[in-house]
Amino acid sequence: EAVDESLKALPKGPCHVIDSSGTYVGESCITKLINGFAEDGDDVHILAILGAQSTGKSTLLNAVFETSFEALNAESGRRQCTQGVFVTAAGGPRQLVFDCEGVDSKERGDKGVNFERQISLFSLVVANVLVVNIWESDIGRRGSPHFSLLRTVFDVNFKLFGTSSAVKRTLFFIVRDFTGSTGGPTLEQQIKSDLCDIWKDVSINGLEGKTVEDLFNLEFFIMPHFIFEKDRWMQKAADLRSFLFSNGEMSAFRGSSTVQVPAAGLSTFVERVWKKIEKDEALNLPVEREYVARHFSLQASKTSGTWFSDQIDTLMVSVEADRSVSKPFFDQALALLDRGLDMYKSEMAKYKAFAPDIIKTEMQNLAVSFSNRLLQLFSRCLQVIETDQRHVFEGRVAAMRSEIKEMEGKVEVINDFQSRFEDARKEYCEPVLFCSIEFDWKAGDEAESQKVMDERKRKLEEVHSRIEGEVSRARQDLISLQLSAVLNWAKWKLQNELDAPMRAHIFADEQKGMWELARNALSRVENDLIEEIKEKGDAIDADESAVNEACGQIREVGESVLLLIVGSISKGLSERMQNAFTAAFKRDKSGKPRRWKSEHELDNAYEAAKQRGLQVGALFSIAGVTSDLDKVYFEEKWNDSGAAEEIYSFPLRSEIYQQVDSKYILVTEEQATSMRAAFDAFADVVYSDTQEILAQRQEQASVPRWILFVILLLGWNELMWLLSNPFAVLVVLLISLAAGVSYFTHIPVPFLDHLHPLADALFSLLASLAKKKRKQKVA
Ligand SMILES: Nc1nc2c(ncn2[C@@H]2O[C@H](COP(=O)(O)OP(=O)(O)OP(=O)(O)O)[C@@H](O)[C@H]2O)c(=O)[nH]1
Ligand SMILES: [Mg+2]
Repeated sequence: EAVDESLKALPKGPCHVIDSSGTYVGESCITKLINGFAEDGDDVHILAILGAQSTGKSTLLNAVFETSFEALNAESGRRQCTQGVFVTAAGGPRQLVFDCEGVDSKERGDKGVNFERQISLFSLVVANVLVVNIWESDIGRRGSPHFSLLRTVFDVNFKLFGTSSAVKRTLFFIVRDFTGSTGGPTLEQQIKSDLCDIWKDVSINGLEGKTVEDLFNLEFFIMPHFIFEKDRWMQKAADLRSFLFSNGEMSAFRGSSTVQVPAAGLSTFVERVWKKIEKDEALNLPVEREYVARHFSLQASKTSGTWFSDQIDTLMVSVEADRSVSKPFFDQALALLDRGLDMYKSEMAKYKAFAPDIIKTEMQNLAVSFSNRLLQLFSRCLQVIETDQRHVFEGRVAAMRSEIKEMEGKVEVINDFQSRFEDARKEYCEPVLFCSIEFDWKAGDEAESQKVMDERKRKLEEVHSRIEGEVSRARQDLISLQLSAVLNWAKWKLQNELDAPMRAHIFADEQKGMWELARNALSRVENDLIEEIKEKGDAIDADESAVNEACGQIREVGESVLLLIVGSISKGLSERMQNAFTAAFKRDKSGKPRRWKSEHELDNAYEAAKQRGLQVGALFSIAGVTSDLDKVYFEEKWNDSGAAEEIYSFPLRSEIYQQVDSKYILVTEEQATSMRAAFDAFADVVYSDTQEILAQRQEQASVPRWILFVILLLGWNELMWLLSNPFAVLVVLLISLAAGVSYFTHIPVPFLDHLHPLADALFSLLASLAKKKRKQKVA
C-alpha cells in the first residue's frame, strides 16, 4: 500500500533522460522518481533494454512492466520510434527501467556505430541489468546486429571495469519470435556459443582465461511469436513479469551490482556519465563517482553550513539582545559544532565507501569554518562582557560607593559587602570563564590549529586578567573607602573623647605624672577604636595590612590629637606659669592667702613659687607622648643634707632639645628663653611688690630701734626688778611664749598682735645675719 501511495506521486508515464538530440534532460524526472522512494534506502536498480531498432523493445517493456513507453504501431511499419533514452518506474521502490533507442538506428546514419557504443557504455554504467533482444532467426548468424552489439558491450565493459568480477552486470537475453524452427542444441547453448565466439573476437589482453560468465550473470528468456501467437506472447510476458518480481524485488537484479552511486546522486551521476560519453571522453568510474560525491558533499556541506550559520546567528542575536551570557549558552554553542558536523557526516554516509577522502577533507573544512564562526561568536561575547558587563559592574560599584559616602562620619560599613561584591564579581568574571571553555579546534593542520587555539587562549587570559585586575582594584578601592570612612569616624571620635577630659582634668593639674595619665587615657580610647576598626575590617574582608595601617593611623592620630591639645595649652604657657607662680606665691599649701611675717618667709615662698612656675613651663615644654620623655622635665640636684632634689629648669637643658624629636618639642629653647625672661620679670615684679607691701606694713608696725634702746635704758631697774621677782619672770616668759606661738601659728591674740612686726623685724634681722654668714661660708 505504501508503495502504491508512493507510486501515485511519481511522474505519470515515461520521460526522457536523453532526448533525441543527445542532451541530458532527466534531472527532474529522475529526482522525482528517486524522491518518491526516498525512505527506502540508497540502492537503485536499473534495467535497460538494448537491441536493434524496431525489435519490439518498447512493446516488451510495456507488456512486462505495465509501462507506457512509446511503441510503434503494427500498421505503421518498421521505423525508429524510441529516440534517445526514456525512464520510468519499474513498479517497485528504487527500480527504474530505461528504454533505449535501437542501436542500429538508421536515422543516425554514419554515427550509428558510435551511438551503439555510447548506448552500451551508458547502459553498462547506469544499469545493472541489460536486456538484450535477439530474434530467434538471428541466433548463430554472425552478421546479425546483436553480434556487433555484444562485441561492443564486452569491449566497453572491460574498459569500464577491467577484469574485476566485483562489478557484475546481468545480461538478460530475450529471444523474440521463437517458433522452434531452430533445431539442434538448446537456444541457451546456442546463444552461449555465440557469446563465446564474440568473446574470442574481442580478444583483449588481460581477458585470457576469463569467460563471459566470470564477468556477467547470464539469464535467458524465450518469447513466442508476437503476431502468430499473440495470446501466448501475452501469457509469456506475464510469466516474465512474475519471474522478475518474484520475492518483491526483481529477481534479475539479484547477484548483479547496483548502480554506482546512492539514489540521491543518481541524476548527477547519469548526467555526468552521459556528457562524458557524448563528448567521447574517457570514462573513469571512480573519478565520476567521486565527482558525484563531491557534488553532494558540496550540497551537504552547504546545508549544514547554512544550518550552523543560522544557529550561530540566532545565538548572536540573543547575545545582542540580552547583553549577557551564561554557561548554558556556551554549552549550547559548543554542541552546535558537533551537531553541524554530524549533519554533514550522516548526509554523506552513503558516499563514504567511495569518497572517504572527500568527506574527510570536507569535514575538516567544515570544522574549520564552524570553529571560526564559534570563535567569532565567542569573541563577540567577550566584547559584550567587556563593555556591557563592565558597565553593570561599574554601576554596582558606584552604588556601593555612594552608600559608603552616606556612611561618612559613622562607624558603619556595608554589612553584606562581601557577598554583594562577590555577586557583582561573579556576574562580571564568570562569563569570561565560560568563554574560556576549551573546545576542540578541528582544523586539518595540527600546527595551525595549535596556533589559533594558543592565540585564543592568550587573548582570553589577557581579558581575564584585565577584568580580574579591574575587579580587584574596585574591591580594594571600596574596602579602603570604607576603611577610611571608619578611620575618619575614629579620628573624630578620638578627638572628641580626649579633648575635654584632657583639658579639664589631666593637664589642668599640671603635675608630674600628667603625661602618664594622658598616655593611659589616650591608649584606652585608641585600643577601643582599634578593636572597632578590626571588627569592621573583618566585615569587609580588608587585608590585614590595610587594617594594621588604619590602626597605625589611629595611633598616629592619637598622638597628634594629644599634641594638638597640649600644643594649644602651650600657647598660653607664659600665663600658665605666671598663674602657677602667683598661686604658689600668694597662697599657702592649704590654699589660703599667705600672711607675710618676714622677708625670709617671702624669700622662701618666692623660691618655691618660682620652682612651681618653672615646673609648669618644663612639663609643657616637651610632649611626653612616650614614657622615656618623662625624665627630661627635671634634673636631680643634691641639696645641703645630701638628699636628691627635683629641680625644674626652664628652658630645659640645651642637650635635651637636641636629643628629643622636634615634633615633641612644644616650646623651643628660644621661646622658652624669652618666656623665662618674661616669667622672671613677672615673678620679680610680684616679689618686689609684695616685698614693698611687707616693708610698708613693717614700717607702720615697727618700733624704732632707738625707742627700744631708750626702753632698755630707762627700764633697767624695772627689768632687774622683774628678774629679781620670779613671779614677774614667769609672767614675762608666759607672755613671750604666747606671743611666739601666736607669731608662728598665726593664731591671732588680740593684744599681742601688734608685737608681730616686732618679731618679724627680729627674725629678719636674724635671717639676714644668717644669710651673710652662710654666704661667707660658701665663699
Ligand atoms: N514480429 C514481431 N513484431 C513485434 C514484436 N514486438 C513488437 N513487434 C512489433 O514491432 C514493431 C516495433 O515495435 P517497438 O516496440 O516500437 O520496437 P522498438 O524496438 O521499441 O523500436 P525502436 O524504439 O524504434 O527501436 C511494432 O509494430 C510492434 O507491433 C515481436 O515480438 N515480434
Ligand atoms: Mg522503442
